[in-house]
Amino acid sequence: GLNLSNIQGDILIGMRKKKELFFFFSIDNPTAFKSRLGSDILPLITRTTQILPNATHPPATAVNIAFSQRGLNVLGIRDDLNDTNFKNGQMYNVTATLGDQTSYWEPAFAGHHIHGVFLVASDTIDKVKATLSRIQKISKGSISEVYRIQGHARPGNEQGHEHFGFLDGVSNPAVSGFAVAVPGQATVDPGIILLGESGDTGTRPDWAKDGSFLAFRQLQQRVPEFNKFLVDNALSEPGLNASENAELLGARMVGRWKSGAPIDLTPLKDDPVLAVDHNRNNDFNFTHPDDPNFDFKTNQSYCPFSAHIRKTNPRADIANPFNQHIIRAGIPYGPEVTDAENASNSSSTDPSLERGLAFVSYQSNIGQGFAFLQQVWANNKNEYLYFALRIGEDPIIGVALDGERFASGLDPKNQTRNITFNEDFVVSRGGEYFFSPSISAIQNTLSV
Ligand code: N7H
Repeated sequence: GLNLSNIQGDILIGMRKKKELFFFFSIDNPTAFKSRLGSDILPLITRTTQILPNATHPPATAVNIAFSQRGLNVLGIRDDLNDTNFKNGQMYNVTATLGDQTSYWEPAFAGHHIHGVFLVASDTIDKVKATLSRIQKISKGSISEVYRIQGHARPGNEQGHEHFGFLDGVSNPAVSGFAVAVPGQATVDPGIILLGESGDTGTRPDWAKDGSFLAFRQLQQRVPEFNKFLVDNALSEPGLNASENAELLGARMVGRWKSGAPIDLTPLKDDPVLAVDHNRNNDFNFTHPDDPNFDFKTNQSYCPFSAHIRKTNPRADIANPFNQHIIRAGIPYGPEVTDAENASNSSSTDPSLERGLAFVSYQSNIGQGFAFLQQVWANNKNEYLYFALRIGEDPIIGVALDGERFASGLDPKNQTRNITFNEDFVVSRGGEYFFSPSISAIQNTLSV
């Protein structure tokens, strides 16, 4: 089995708190930082065992740490972790690959000063702040803040939902040896997520074992624009009123209803009971094997090929097992939509009202994980899985590198109709690639 007390807590199950701070820092005095990392910081780092559901004393505030390639360089680490994306940093060639406009990047990510990030998670902001002050006091003079993002769950019934209103965190792969898959959930070798474990094909230094690459993205969500788009382009399914037809369009863009219910199982109306039933809400694979008249390669009446969850996890669309899997552990940031924004005919222009997703994914190979999903699947009009079909970009996260963004399959009555998006609903404000090391790597390699 896996050595769960050696693996940082966020990787396999997520820190699952209502508030999570991402504190990006640079290392000013490597020698001083190393000694504090190995002595007083190390005991604050939360291991997987401490936040398992049966943990006896789960910490009130969980802390994880991860380093960029620049950070490892500053610490004097010469070993090559063998991941090109990590080595180059996220900024490298990002317009050609992920489609980002770097002029819109948060300057902190565009600079060269981020060496690491602390993830500090708790149920209140006060507890997060208290732990951050403790970290700052311990590491005084050795690191300095470059940037921070305070993530927080949305209020009330929206808790667990991202800013467009959809339940998040429904589908992640089960890591074999750690979790047993529920029906429909993919099982992956531990090495797809953790370096040095079985299934990891990279050549790694021994100390990298049980670490994982953390892809961080600050993804702004233009919520008023998204809502307006759904209303303006509402579908025309008989028996549904205008607002239900707007909801239907949103559900088909995502592949799930806001409740979390998959449209592959309930295509025309929401099913809130199914939505939260873990034994059913992943039990689909787009192919409908029990319906002999259904051809999943052409028929999009259940789920469009372009839907966000089908683009990013094609399930049985791919005949052979594949390794493009990530574990997601992000959290929303920014305020709720204000009445004024709702009234002002929909434009996200006030920077103080920026909201979005502090996106986090873990994988052992960024080029097969996050970057593959974004670049090869989400941003690709000519999805190679469907051969000649030009299905358009992912309606949620896809970027049109040629400027012409659309998706087909969204209208169940006219599945070849392209619906054009004149704007992006998710806009990258930048990010960085990090390595989240094992506890023993922190103790024996990074702090000495
Ligand atoms: Fe996505 N959304 O609200 O539309 N995502 N995502 N994502 N996403 C998922 O299954 C969303 C982003 C994946 O196994 C759900 O937890 C938003 C990036 C993958 O069935 C919803 C943003 C990437 C899955 C959203 C965003 C991915 C997934 C359904 C940005 C990778 C699992 C709930 C602001 C490059 C697919 C769930 C599966 C699910 C949304 C970003 C990937 C609702 C708003 C950048 C692999």
